[in-house]
Amino acid sequence: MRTQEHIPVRLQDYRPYPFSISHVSLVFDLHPTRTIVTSRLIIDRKPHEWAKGEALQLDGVGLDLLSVEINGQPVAAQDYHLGEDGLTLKSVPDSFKLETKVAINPAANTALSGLYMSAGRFCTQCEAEGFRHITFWPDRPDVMSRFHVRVEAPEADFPSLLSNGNRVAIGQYDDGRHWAAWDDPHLKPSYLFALVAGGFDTLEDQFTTRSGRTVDLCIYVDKGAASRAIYAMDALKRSMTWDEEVFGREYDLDMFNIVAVSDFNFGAMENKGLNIFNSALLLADETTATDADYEAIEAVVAHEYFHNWSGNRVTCRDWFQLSLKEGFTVFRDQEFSADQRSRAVKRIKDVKALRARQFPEDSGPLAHPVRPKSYVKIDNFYTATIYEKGAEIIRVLQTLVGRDAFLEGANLYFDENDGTAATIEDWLHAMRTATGNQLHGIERWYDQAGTPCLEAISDYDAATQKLTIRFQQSTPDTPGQSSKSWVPLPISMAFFGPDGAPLQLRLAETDIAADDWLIPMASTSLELQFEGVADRPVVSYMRGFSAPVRLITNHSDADLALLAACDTDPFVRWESTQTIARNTLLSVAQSLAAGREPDVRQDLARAFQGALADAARDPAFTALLLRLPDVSELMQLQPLCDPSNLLAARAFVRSLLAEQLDAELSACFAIYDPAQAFSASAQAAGQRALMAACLDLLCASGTDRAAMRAENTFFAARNMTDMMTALDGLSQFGGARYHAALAAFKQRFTDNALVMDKWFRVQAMALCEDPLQTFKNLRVDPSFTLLNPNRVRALGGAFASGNPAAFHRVDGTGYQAIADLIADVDSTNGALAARLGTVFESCSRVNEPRQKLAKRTLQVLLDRNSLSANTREILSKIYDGLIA
Ligand code: 0A1
Ligand code: ZN
Repeated sequence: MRTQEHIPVRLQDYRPYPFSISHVSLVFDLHPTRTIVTSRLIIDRKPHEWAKGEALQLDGVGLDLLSVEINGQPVAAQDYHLGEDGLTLKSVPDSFKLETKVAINPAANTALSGLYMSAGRFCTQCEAEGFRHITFWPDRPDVMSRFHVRVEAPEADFPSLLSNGNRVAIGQYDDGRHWAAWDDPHLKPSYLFALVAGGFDTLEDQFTTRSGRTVDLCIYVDKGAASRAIYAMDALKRSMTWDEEVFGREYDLDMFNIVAVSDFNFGAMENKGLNIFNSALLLADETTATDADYEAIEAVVAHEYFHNWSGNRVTCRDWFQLSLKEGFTVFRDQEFSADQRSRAVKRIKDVKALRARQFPEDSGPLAHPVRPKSYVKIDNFYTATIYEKGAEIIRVLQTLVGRDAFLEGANLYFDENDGTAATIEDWLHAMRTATGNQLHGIERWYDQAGTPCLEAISDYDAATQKLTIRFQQSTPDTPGQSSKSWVPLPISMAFFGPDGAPLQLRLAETDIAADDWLIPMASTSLELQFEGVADRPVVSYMRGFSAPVRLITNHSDADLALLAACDTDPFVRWESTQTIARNTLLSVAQSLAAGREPDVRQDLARAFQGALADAARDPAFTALLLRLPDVSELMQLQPLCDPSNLLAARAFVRSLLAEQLDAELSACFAIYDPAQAFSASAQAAGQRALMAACLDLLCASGTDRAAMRAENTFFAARNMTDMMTALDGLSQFGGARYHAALAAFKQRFTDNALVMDKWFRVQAMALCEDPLQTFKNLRVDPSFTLLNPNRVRALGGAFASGNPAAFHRVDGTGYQAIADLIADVDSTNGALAARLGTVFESCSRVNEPRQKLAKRTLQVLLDRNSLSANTREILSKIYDGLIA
């Protein structure tokens, strides 16, 4: 069965819920294998005609129903229907109290959705539809209620009992059990419910809001790990200040708690007042976390905190509006990080991530609009499109209306929709009202899948001294969508003279002259003409990546080199260097495929030389410049490609650069002092990133001297960033040095699961030796487990997306290995397996023999009746897009 057998949920079928539930009181009598949940609801039928006579339908999956009562009276069996996915009470009064009692088994919950056990503790994950695994409830985001929760458990094993809101009472029983009562004064949907019970160490602090209220902050972590939460606590306080200063939004409870858990399907979750984090995105110190980890922790702590307004105070009416909270919140965390660190470096990293994850998604079999029209499993829609493209749309909007007007619009949105479940229309309405800008066509950004392509062709006529630029935009067809219309594109531009100096240009037949231009393109094509242009200018387009498009220009190699060297916008300097690199790599790949000796142009080496000469100015930026596009990015540029050919081209160019730039790279590498005291600052991280970029390229020479440098760096490393840099370097060589370092690493960190994930990841992505065999060896390593999502991603995800030539082996054995892993994971955790399954999406870009092998492999998986709905939805879409 390849096509979907599950009925999709459609946006057009949205109907409001016929009842309101003003209060819910939950009592949890916790036991690992038999937890009793008692729920008391105060229910009123809505006073609308359409609500009359409606049955009460509550979601509930895998619940052992013990009793149902209405107004204190048991409901007779014939008066309710208990189905696989819920409870229906056909005729209920207009106002009543409903009590249900159910038993659940958290210890058996390996899907990690609902109430489950992680490292002997109870924890929950309710977004998107986890609450229905806990109790009977209309598990949809537009049913918002006031929650009162009482948690009871044996005190010795579960000393901390946490839920949302404020703790209002605690107490003890004689039998060693204790309880805590929590009240959340803010209306919330069920997906924001959370409960945690267990033994932790804590890190405590306080924050005073700008209106003078004191908030108790507490981070709950594994015993002995409190010092590793210091950075997260600092990031939290900075986030709280930032949201007050930039968006004018204050925190609204007396306490804010964060809990770190080791088994978690995603990164973190914004439950009201009780954020739950994957420990990988919370715990850090210099000996166990890399700079990338620190950066991610800062961003995710901020992201979850910012959801308190964009997501919690104003939530989503239905899951089709998911980007309303996610796109906006990603935008907010990107802006926060940009303000805390280097704005230019942050923008480049965000664009890199967008191109690596969202662009391929948007051009392949899984492409979907930022507001999808239907889904089978909502868990599959927590995608780069909803998150990252969603954030780009918010940025487009901000660029179109200007920063100040945008902030006014956001303010109005929060005020108008506070305490409600909103839609994207509500968001746009607030923006239009506050800014007076009609934002024509902006809805298309939400409704059309596919990355728009913007063609910009410039033509200089020396005789008339005129510069003409013709823009043309188009959005490609995607599965189920064709004939798309234009989207509003802010085009940010500047001009440079032959000497690299910025030029002021005048628009033809006007007296408008400027250095920097922002052209709001609201049509399929657009022509601009500038007059009185003395010399042929080089146009710098889409500065700061002013819209998420694929840009095609008629820049010559010399134009690109000029922009790479002289553009005043760091993004375009980086982008031009990348374009030179992409062109070089693709032409080398072509030569190698044709059996010709590649003829490599000098532009790239010169651009790198320029970057290295200027490295001291901004080491983090230089480090980004020195990284070549990876094979996955090149795969997007060459339809029906051979990944091993692209890998060979990349290796060829890297070794050439290592040879040509040996002196410069060695000098830059030598500046770094591995013994210097550690700082997590962006500046110090930039110096480490520069050293890493130099060592990475030096290792491409394959020389013994480079291998020794990597080895020395490994044993001299005083922090995890340098250690991983060295291990990455050694992984280019393989052999005794590499394995000795891996063994030393394992011995030192064997008890730290988060660090051992890095040990798995570096090997899964290593190009040396036989990567597939390495993968298979790690798969049976005693420390590999299918039950921990981080470990599964560190091996399976890292291999399939970080080692494309091995995954796409021409004999199909790479596909088989990942398919086997997916099948095993699927039996315990369908959402995780489905996410892993998305790696097959890249098969739509490889050549025909590979696609056929991938299709056959997927067919076998899809023929399994037991495959979860999550995995089936993803794999069947990919399957349908592959060549038979
Ligand atoms: N809302 C969270 C992400 C998240 C989504 C689903 C989850 O479980 C199925 C867990 C977390 C965020 O944006 O951080
Ligand atoms: Zn989020």
